[in-house]
Amino acid sequence: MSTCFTLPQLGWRGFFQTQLSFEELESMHPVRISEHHRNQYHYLSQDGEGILAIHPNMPPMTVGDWVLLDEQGQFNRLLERQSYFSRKASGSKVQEQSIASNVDTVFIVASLNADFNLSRIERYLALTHDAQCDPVVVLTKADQCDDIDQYLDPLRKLDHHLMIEVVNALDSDSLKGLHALCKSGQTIALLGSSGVGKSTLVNTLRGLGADDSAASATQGVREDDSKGRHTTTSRQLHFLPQGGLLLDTPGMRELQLADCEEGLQHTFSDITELAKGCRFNDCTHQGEPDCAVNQAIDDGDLELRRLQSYLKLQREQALNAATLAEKRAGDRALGKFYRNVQSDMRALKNR
Ligand SMILES: Nc1nc2c(ncn2[C@@H]2O[C@H](COP(=O)(O)OP(=O)(O)OP(=O)(O)O)[C@@H](O)[C@H]2O)c(=O)[nH]1
Ligand SMILES: [Mg+2]
Ligand SMILES: [Zn+2]
Repeated sequence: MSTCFTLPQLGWRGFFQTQLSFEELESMHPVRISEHHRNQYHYLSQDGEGILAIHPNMPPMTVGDWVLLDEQGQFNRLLERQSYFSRKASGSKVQEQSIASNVDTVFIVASLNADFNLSRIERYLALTHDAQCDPVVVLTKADQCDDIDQYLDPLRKLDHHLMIEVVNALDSDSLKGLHALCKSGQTIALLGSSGVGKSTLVNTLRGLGADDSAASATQGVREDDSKGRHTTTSRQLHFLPQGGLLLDTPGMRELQLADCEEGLQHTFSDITELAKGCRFNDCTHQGEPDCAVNQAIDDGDLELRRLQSYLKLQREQALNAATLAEKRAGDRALGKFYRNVQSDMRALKNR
């Protein structure tokens, strides 16, 4: 027997409700995708958990999506998303890969050790801002760190308004601040490299120990290492009994930005603000005369590392955005070609 949920507990709100017609309100059941497998989706609904077989006529869907099922439990349609995360898929081909949808808050998880990397956090911040979600930086393994300030000080300097939580992911007492952020109906996605403790956080927030049968696998208890270095291999939406939904994701080494201009402007607002003082409108801040950004570096008001990180992400996103636009145009042309061929075939058949 699976637990029943109320729709608001699952994140249902006016934004989705208003997409339904009167007829649909009467006859359709909204369900929320919680897992994506090769041949099926798992979902959470008012009646508990369920499974939806994937059909070729369904649009590509992702964890967090709201879907309408008809009275027979058949797929009817995908509802418009309130927020959407994608990344450039790994490898050389530029292709978007969806990560999650309808997320309110992102826990950007990083560990307080040699893996800590400010530029990587900036990358996640750009992605989070672009999806119009609220970021919280969660620093794990505080119990194994002697000098937390060494990491905290530069992080605070990035953005004074940034929410930061320092935790031991194995200790539920240290997660009180995070618990308070997991409000009923709120969806929180955890992003961060492999091994930083995302699944450990999910387990502890769910009140489960690593050896609990319902717990997600974590690196410490992984038995078979042959499948690669990522412990979590698929995305999963977990319902928290005390409120909120947590979306665990596999660590992403190759998180590349695509189409993320707004997120970058937001994340590096200090630089875009300074750039208004440059002599040239299209200043690239790489040695032009009267460059306010370079001046700020000379004056010690801006870190060279931060400018370099900004320029790198900007190049990357511009390149990927251009290739994606080309690819989408190509896909559209191909789609049109197929439709034309199909209608020609029908015309032939009906002669
Ligand atoms: N001491 C300590 N160990 C931690 C902490 N957080 C995570 N760990 C350990 O770090 C290891 C990796 O944690 P996971 O939760 O599997 O990491 P993950 O981010 O889910 O990794 P992927 O699923 O591969 O993306 C496990 O052995 C955890 O027990 C922490 O705050 N303190
Ligand atoms: Mg994991
Ligand atoms: Zn400049």
